[in-house]
Amino acid sequence: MSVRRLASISAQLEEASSSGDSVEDEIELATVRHRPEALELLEAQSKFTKKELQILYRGFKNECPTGVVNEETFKVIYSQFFPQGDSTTYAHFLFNAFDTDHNGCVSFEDFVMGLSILLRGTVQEKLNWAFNLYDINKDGCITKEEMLDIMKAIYDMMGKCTYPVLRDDAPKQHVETFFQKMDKNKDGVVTIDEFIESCQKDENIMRSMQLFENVI
Ligand SMILES: [Ca+2]
Ligand SMILES: [Ca+2]
Ligand SMILES: [Ca+2]
Repeated sequence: MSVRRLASISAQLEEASSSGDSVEDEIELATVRHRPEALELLEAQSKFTKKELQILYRGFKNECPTGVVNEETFKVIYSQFFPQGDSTTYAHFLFNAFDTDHNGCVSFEDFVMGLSILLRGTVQEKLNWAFNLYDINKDGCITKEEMLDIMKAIYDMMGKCTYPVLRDDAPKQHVETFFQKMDKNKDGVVTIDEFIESCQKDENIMRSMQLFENVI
């Protein structure tokens, strides 16, 4: 999911919300009608309207007709957005962040809940989501190693085109700076509270998070 991609999803949603019902929408409505409970639940849980959910559903079914995405498919889809680098590792981490119930596939529900946060969530919700992405083993805190793994994956994905003069130790230096600022009590791990506090207080970290936001 690139920013361009998110922006296009966002634009499609706005366009669809402002236009009237079309024949196509009616057909789509019939398609999702077979599981109205799931749709109503999603409408309540996410920040999307029923109509927006129908449009998202159409897009999701287009890309993955089976209705669920496994990790391999996710990697293939994702690599199309970053042809200049190797996005495999980052796609793996991202997949785990989207697959919130950890059953090995990203369902439409997983996809919608992730998008809801990324497109319409509060800063707090987005930071929570980011923390969960960085916390690779999901034990509730981020180690320096986890942060380095994510950072390396991001640099791999961006490839040489984006950073023509990138030094090999750039990810490591990036992490050292982040970690020193975030690990307030110097116990070697960053907790959710430390993460959110430092991100909200420090403009530099927030700006660096842009790097992160640009690759979702
Ligand atoms: Ca799942
Ligand atoms: Ca962890
Ligand atoms: Ca700490």
